[in-house]
Amino acid sequence: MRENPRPQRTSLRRARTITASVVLASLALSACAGDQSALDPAGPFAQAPHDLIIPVAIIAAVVFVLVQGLIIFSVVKFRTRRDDDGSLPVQTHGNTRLEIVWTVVPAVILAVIAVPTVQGIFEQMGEPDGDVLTVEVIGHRWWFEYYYPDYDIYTANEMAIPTDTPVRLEMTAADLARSPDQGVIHSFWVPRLAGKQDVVPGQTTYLNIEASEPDRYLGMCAEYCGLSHANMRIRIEAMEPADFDAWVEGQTTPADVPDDGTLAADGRALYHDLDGRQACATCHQVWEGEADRAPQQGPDLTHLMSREEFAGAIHELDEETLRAWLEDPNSLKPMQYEVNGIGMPDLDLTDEELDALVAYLLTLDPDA
Ligand code: HEC
Ligand SMILES: [Cu+2]
Repeated sequence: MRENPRPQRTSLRRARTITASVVLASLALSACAGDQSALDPAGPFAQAPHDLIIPVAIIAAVVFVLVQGLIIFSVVKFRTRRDDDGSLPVQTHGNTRLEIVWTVVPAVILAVIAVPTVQGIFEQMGEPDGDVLTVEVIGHRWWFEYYYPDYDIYTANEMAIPTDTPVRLEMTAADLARSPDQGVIHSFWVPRLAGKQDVVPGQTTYLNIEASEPDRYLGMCAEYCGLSHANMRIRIEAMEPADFDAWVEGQTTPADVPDDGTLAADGRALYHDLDGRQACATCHQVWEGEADRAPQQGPDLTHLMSREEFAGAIHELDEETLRAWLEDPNSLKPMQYEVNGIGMPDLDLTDEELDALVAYLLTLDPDA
């Protein structure tokens, strides 16, 4: 009897296909876990979409298996056989009962899903019940600014919120009146706290978030907005209400003015006057308690050191990184201010200027 090499080769190929599929599937599914997973809700506004995703996914899976199963069944059962005599299979022209069934069943499924979907959308955007904290979100290229109208606090990249409190976000994107980085749409998405909502120039959009536990919740700008879109992170620090009150207390305290004759005092002077180059103060704000705080083109620096990360929350905020940022901002985050006027310019600072400016920035901490 002659040996047939085919079955062995086929099973080898099949094993390879299965291995490849498993690897690919686990890679794809691993994206569903971790810090930014809508499948791990941490508050009511994320729980609602989660509770919709699961049953809808199950219904979709059943429909998928049914339809694909029927296709595969038909392909196998009605394939051309070796002893085929070439005659056509029995031809069918229409089956009214079947057509009504496959129109009505999906229509009913969609109608049933539509009710909690529409309800959920309104819950994500509508005015929530109870004591609400309002935070205004302004999308810039390429960082998020947060303003707390109840407390007159401006901050960037990291948003502090109290736990178990609905937080209503009133969002818009920077316009020409404030900065040259106008005109693009961003999108705010922190998967563990809520659904996704666009941030549009010239319009206000709303999104409610709430965290049940103190933790750090991460998100990303979810609408392509140019060069450093991928460097535009969202960080939400949820804390116990008492800790949040302490945070508010710190943020509403004016920045300290460094003592005369110190290196930090030299830095403060440079911050306001850079000898012909564009001064930091033309784009940033360090609020020393004089007038009201006002939004600027760049992030508010009043309490810079109370934050852990900077530049779109992509870099750890420490002396070394801060110095590297002032020396050559583009090396830490591509912005190309010199080409398009967006982001932070390279100000050609000397070593002495860098020393003084960094010393000054390090004093901007309400807890120091
Ligand atoms: C032309 C406007 C402009 C000038 C002048 C300017 N900056 Fe900036 N700066 C920005 C912008 C815009 C950002 C935000 C960049 C980003 O994250 O995408 C920024 C970011 C920063 C940050 C990080 C803040 C954070 O929380 O992310 C620091 C610190 C900073 N600038 C310090 C300075 C200092 C010090 C000077 C003066 C030597 C200066 N800047 C001059 C526009 C400016
Ligand atoms: Cu963006």
